Formats: sequence, structure tokens, C-alpha cells
Amino acid sequence: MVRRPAPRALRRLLAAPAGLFAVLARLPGRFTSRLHDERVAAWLGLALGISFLSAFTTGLISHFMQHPPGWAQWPSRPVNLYRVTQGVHVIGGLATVPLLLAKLWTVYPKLWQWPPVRSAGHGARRVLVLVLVGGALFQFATGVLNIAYWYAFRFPFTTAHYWTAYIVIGALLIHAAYQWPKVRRTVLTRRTVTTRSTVMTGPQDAVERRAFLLTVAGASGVIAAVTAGEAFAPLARLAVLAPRRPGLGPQGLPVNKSAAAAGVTAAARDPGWRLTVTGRVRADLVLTLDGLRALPQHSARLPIACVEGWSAEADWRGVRLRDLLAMAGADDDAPVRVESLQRGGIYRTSRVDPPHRHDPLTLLALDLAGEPLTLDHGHPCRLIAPNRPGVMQTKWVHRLVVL
Ligand SMILES: Nc1nc2c(c(=O)[nH]1)N[C@H]1C(S)=C(S)[C@@H](COP(=O)(O)O)O[C@H]1N2
Ligand SMILES: [Mo]
Repeated sequence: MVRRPAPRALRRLLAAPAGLFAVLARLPGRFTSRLHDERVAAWLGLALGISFLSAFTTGLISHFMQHPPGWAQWPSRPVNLYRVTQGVHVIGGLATVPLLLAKLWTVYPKLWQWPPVRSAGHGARRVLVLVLVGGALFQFATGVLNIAYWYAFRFPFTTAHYWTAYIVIGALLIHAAYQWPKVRRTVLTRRTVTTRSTVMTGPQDAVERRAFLLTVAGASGVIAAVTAGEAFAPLARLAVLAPRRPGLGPQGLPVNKSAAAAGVTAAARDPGWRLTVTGRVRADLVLTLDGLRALPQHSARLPIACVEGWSAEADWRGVRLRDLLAMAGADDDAPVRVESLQRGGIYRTSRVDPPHRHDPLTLLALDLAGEPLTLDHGHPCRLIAPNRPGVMQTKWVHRLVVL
């Protein structure tokens, strides 16, 4: 039998993997910048590790403030605690983006290691890095889209962001444990080591390395500077990247959800509006707006601290929540559910646990900045309490249910 040569197309097809291999194997040689360096990677890794741990901790604080586990209650003081933790979460998170990009660029040649898997352990470490990088990019992308109010994704942001955080931090801890010797060798000691050709040891290299790291730190600093004003009023004019700014909005305060968007305009304007205190009370209490105004009024200067990072202080005035609950004869230790006129949406109600319930600064506010609340800020009345996420400062309140 005569063996005919394989058709040309088939030969090409067979040659393709070999060709691809040759291209890939040559690629690392093209990463000529001497900044693809172990020490640069270690410095960036250390900064990223600290930043991720900070984001994780402040993220957990925000999550558990909104979904308190049965056995723990958040204190209502210090007044600005949540404002600070959430500012650190969002502004710190944004400032981390240049660090992550620089780190990915620095270690990029490693992604082209050939062969891709050298052993089971090596393969596992590479999968871990893939999870870490993928998870981190996901957290940044969804976080940035969320604070820009661009809900481009179909899944619920908070749930996805919360659960991915555990995956990222788990992968990070294992990665950090594995990389720690490198960090110690390169960052935490002064000794110069010469391993592969990518390690830079000369004085010129040190200058180059420092310049690169300073540039990255500078980029982080610039991002922080142009967003910090969304939470820190003295920098408000610099906050060109912030979606909300203190001082901008009706009564000098930004609005996240307007009355129109919440679909409450007619109900909130209805002269027949009543506030009802009900649930586990001695007797239901029903008050008109004039009735509420006839009760002792108290002032409080408190911030709205939105989960999206912006925050702004304002002067509120209204009735203490604890006075209303006492009038209705509510049980002292019971939590309270504050209900809005709003019909749908997850933020139409919020829960007030005893520490906030008893705090004299927790008000059912009627006035803001010396005038009755505008419709968008929650007319006829809204909850305002210290150390509490903005999403739990319920607007257009019409019912308090003692649980
Ligand atoms: N009923 C109701 N209350 C709400 C919201 C909402 O969507 N519905 N949004 C909350 C959010 S996310 C924030 S940050 C604050 C903002 O209050 P402000 O618009 O008066 O600044 O209101 C909160 N109260
Ligand atoms: Mo918010």
C-alpha cells in the first residue's frame, strides 16, 4: 500500500500546537523591563495584602451592621464610626486599583511560565493565583460599578461582593503564607540576593525600582485625593471623581433615592398621613404631623454615611425615638422595625436595635438645616441615628413596629 502524504491542511493543523508552543516559549524573553522584579512584586504584594485586609474588615463591619447576627448588637457610638470605616472601604478600595494593576504588570511574565504546570503543587499554586486575581478583579469591577450607580450586572451586588470577599481573602492568606519568605528576603532585609536574571542589584536598579513604586503610590494618592472629598468636607471641591458630594443637593445634602424614584410622592404629601406606633406596645399610638410637632423637639448633628462611601453631616431636628416608644408603652429591650411609605425595594424598612433605640441622638426627624424636610429627604419624617449605614436611615416613615 502506498502511503499518501497527509493533506496540507491537516499538516498545518498538526503544526499549529507546535507553533503556539514556540511562540509562548519565546514570550518571556520579550518582557525586557527590569521592573518585572521580585522585589517590586514583594513590595506591591505587601501593600496589597494590607489594603485587602482593610477592605475585608471594613466590608464585614458594613455587612454585619446591616445584618446583625443574633448574638451581637452594634453600639450607637462613636457617632462617626461607620462613616470612617465605610470611607476607608470605598476610598481605600479605589486607591488600591493602581497597586493591583502595577502588581499584575510586574508578575505578568510569570503567567507565561512554560510548561504551565510542573507538578501537582505548582498547579495548585497557579490555580490559587488565578482565583485570587479573578476574585480581586471581580470585587473591584462590581464595587466601582456599584458606587457609580451603574447596575450593569444581573446578580445582587451585595451578596456577590460579600461571598467573593471570603474567596479572595482565603486565597490571599494562602498566597501570602507561601510568598512570605520572598517578602522577608527582599523587603524586610537589606541583604541583596542574586537569583535569576530578573533580580536587580545595582544602585541604578534600586533608583529605577524606587521611581516605579513611587509612581504607583502617587497614582493611588491622586485617586484618594480626588475621591476623599465625598466623605471629608474640606476636600469636597477636589472630589471630581465622586458621584455625590457633601453640600450638593436640596437643603445642602445629597439625595440617593428621590421620592419620585421611590414612588412615594402622593402618599408623602397626603394630609391624611399618620405615624403609627404598633406591635408589642401597651396601646397603639397614632399621631398626625402636627401631633408630632407638638412633642418635645431635639436637635442632633449627625452624618448620612452611605454604603457607597459618600457621607455628609447635617443638622436634624425632631422627636426622640425613645420618647415615642415610651409614650406607646413599648417593652424596653425590644428592637423596632421602621417602615416607610415606600411599597417595594429592600430599603423600605430598617431595624433599630436597643443601643440605637435608647440613644438620645436617634430621632424621627421633621426638620433638616432649620427647615421642614423636603420630599426627597423623607418628608413627613425620617429616621436619623448615629453610627449607622445610610441605607438604614429610613425615609418617608409611617409606622414603627415594636418586635
Ligand atoms: N425608604 C427609603 N429610605 C431610604 C432609602 C430608600 O431607598 N428608601 N435610601 C437610603 C440611602 S441608600 C441613603 S444613603 C439615605 C440618604 O438620605 P438622603 O437622601 O436624605 O441624603 O437614605 C436612606 N433612606
Ligand atoms: Mo446609601
